[in-house]
Amino acid sequence: MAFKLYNAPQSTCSQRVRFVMNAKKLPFDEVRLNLLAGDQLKPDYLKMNPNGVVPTLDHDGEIVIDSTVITEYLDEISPDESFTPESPVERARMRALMHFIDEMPAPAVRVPTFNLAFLPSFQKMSEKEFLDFANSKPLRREFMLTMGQTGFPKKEMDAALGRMRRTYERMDAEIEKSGGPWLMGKKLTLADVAVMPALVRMDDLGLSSDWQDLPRVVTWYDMIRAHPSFKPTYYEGSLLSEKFPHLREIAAKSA
Ligand SMILES: N[C@@H](CCC(=O)N[C@@H](CS)C(=O)NCC(=O)O)C(=O)O
Repeated sequence: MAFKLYNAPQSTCSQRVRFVMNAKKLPFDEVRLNLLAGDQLKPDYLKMNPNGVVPTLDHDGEIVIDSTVITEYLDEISPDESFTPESPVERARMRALMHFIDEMPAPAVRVPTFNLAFLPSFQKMSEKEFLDFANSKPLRREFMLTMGQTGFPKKEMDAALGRMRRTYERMDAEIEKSGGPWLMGKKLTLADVAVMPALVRMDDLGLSSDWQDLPRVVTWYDMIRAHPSFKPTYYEGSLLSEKFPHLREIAAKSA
């Protein structure tokens, strides 16, 4: 089996897939896209992924897109080290959690990310360049236009942080219900992998204080970072603070 993963080092969605591939010991070639330069919007890439986002998996010429779908696909084709529960009802619960994660923290984390990390690059563009770039995005056009070149207002930032806080509380409740230490109990599942990059990102932005009063979540975070697949997933250059060292300071002030 030959895998080629089109992704970006700092992309949270890509990090989910890299974690699963590392954990399942599936060797893959990595094609790294520069998202600020618009590699994801080039015609050849759009043929594979019409959403114009990463990641995209090429498995022996078959294209699979969307990180949650890709992680489930990988678990199906390579079931040895499975991250999916056996019983249908538990599988359904895992998928429901993954839907929650894709609806809540995954979009919420983009607001502080774009405001704090990427906005300066967009501010260097002329108004026309920015509008052309925003309008060329199939999935994120409205998001970009709402942010504009002045950034999301404080109200939006506060709402995003509120959604992150509700995510930590939900995680805490799930861990308590399942008996932990993972969201669904004793075994790490794709739901844990799905939410991992959002917490890593918030930590990278200096915002990890928001879950320190939830000891179950603190333990969960320590454990996932200690997992053998964590380091190869977060290779050098995978954190935004490595590219933008001023980030932690700014984020702490705006919190
Ligand atoms: N639901 C998609 C979302 C993918 C997504 O939003 N990817 C981001 C990086 S994490 C991206 O490629 N952004 C490029 C852009 O906004 O132009 C998935 O999980 O694969």
